[in-house]
Amino acid sequence: MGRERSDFVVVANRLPVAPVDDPAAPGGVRWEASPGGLVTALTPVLLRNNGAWVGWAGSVSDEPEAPDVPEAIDTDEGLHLFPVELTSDEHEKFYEGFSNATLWPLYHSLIVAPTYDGDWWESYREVNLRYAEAVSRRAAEGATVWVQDYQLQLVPGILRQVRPDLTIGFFLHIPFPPSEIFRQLPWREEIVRGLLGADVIGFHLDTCADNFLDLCRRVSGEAGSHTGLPDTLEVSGRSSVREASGAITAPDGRTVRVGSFPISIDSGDVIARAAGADRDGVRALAGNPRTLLLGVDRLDYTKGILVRLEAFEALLESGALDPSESVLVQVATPSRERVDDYRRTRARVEHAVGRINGRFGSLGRPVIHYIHRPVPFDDLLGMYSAADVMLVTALRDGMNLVAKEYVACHPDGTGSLVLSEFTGAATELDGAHFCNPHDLESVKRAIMSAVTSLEHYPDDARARMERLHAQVRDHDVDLWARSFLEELTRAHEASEGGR
Ligand code: GDG
Repeated sequence: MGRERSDFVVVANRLPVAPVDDPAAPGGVRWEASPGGLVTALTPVLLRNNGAWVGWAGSVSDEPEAPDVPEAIDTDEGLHLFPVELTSDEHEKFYEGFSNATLWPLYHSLIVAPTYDGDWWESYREVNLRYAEAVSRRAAEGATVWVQDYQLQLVPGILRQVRPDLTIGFFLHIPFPPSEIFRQLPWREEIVRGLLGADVIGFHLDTCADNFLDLCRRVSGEAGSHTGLPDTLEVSGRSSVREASGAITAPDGRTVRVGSFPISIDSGDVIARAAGADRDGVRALAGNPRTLLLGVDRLDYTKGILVRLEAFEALLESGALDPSESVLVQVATPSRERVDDYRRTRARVEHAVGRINGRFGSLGRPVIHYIHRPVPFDDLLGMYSAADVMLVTALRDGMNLVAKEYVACHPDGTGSLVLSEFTGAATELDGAHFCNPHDLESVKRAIMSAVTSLEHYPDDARARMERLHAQVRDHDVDLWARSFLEELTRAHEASEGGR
C-alpha cells in the first residue's frame, strides 16, 4: 500500500501480528498472525474496506533484542498495519498495570481487586496520546475512525480535540460495570470525557449500554458537582439491540449515541472450515471416551476454568461421570503472564489438573488433557467438532466467542453447550445449558443436564443445538460491524445536518 492516508482506520491495543525470529526475512524478523477475539472479528471488515489498523506490534522498543519495527507492515492477507511503539516501562504501567490490573478487574465487576496507581494512570494517558497521534497521521480528512476497547478509552476525546473533522466510533469488548463499581475509579471523569469524544459508543449488551447511560445520568445529576463534568450532560432514551437509541449531549454540545451491538464470529468461514475437521481423529487422540468435554480459554481468572475443573472432579468423585469413559480437554492459552493475578490463576489451575489426573487418571489415560500453548485455529475447530460437551463457565465475560465457535462447528445438531449466565453470549444462545459459575452445584447440574440430554433425550439435544447453530449462522461478525458502522454513518449524517 502506498503511504497515503486512509478513509477508514481501526485502532486497537494490539496489531494482529507478533514478531517471530526468521533469518530469511528482512531484518531477521517475520510478523506472524496472532490469535484473539478482536482479530477474528475485525479482519474481514478491514479487508473489505482497504482500511488501516493502528496498534502495538508486540515488542518493547528499549530491549536489546527488540526487532526494528517498520513504519508499516502489509500482511499476506492484505491488511495494512501501522505500529505504535511502547517501551518496557510503558508496557508494564499502561498495559499490564492500568489496562490489565486496574480496568480489567474493575470492569469485570471486581473478580479480583483492582490496583489504583497514579504512575500507571500517567502512563495510560501518555500512551493513549501516542495512539491518537498515530491515528491522526494515518486518517485522511473526514475519515472514519473506529477505536477498540478498554485500553484506549481516552483516544476518542483526544482525537475530537485535534481532529474535529473525523467521525469517531468506540466499541468496548468487555463488560461496562454498574456505576456503583465504575465510580471507584479515581480517574473516572477523565475516562467518561474520553469516551464522550466519540459519535457512537457501542457495547455488546443493553445492560452495559444502560450502565453507561445511568452513569452519565448520575454524573450530570446529583453527582455532577463533584465529578468535574458539567451539569449540562443530558441523557435520553435507552439502548436497543443493533441500533443506538440512547443519547448523551456531550459537554461541547454534540450528541453521542449509545447502543448495543453484540459481536459474533465469521460464522460462514468457521462452518466451512469445520466441515473438514478430523472429528474421529481428535476423539481417538483423546482415547475414544464416551463423553468428551472441552474448554478453550485464554488463561484468565474471568474465564472460570478452576470452577469447571472442580465441577468435573466432583462429578468423577460422586460417580455421576465415569473416569474410564469421560475425558476433559482443556486448552488454556498463555495470557498476561507477568500480572500477579494471572500467575496465581495459572498455579491454581495447574495444581487442580495435576490433582484430578492423579486421583482419577490411569496409565495412558489421563482424565484431563491440558494444553498451555497457543493452538492453531484449525486444530481448535477439530476439538470443537469432536467435543460432546463444551464448557464455557466464565465468571464474567463481555461476549465469549468460544461459545459461538463451538455451536458453529455443529451444523448437524450434535453436541451440547454449557454456558455461564454471566457471559454476553448467554443473552443470545437460547438452547444452552445455563449455569451460575459462582455456584459449584449449578455448574455440576448444567454439565449433567448436557450429558443426560445427549444420552437420554437426543431429540431435545439436537433441537437445542440446531437452534443455537442457526442463531450464530445468521448473526455473524459482519452483521456486528455493519450495524455499528451504519450507526456511525447515521451519527455523521445527523451532525452534518445539524451544522
Ligand atoms: C474479548 C472479551 C469478547 C483462544 N485460544 C486460542 C485461540 N483463541 C481464540 C478463540 C476465540 C478468541 O481467541 C477468544 O475470544 P473470547 O471472546 O472467548 O475471549 P477474549 O480473548 O477474552 O476476548 C470477550 C471478545 O473480546 C470479542 O469482543 O467476546 O468477552 O473478553 O476466537 O478461538 N485461537 C487460536 N489458538 C488458541 O490457542 N488460534
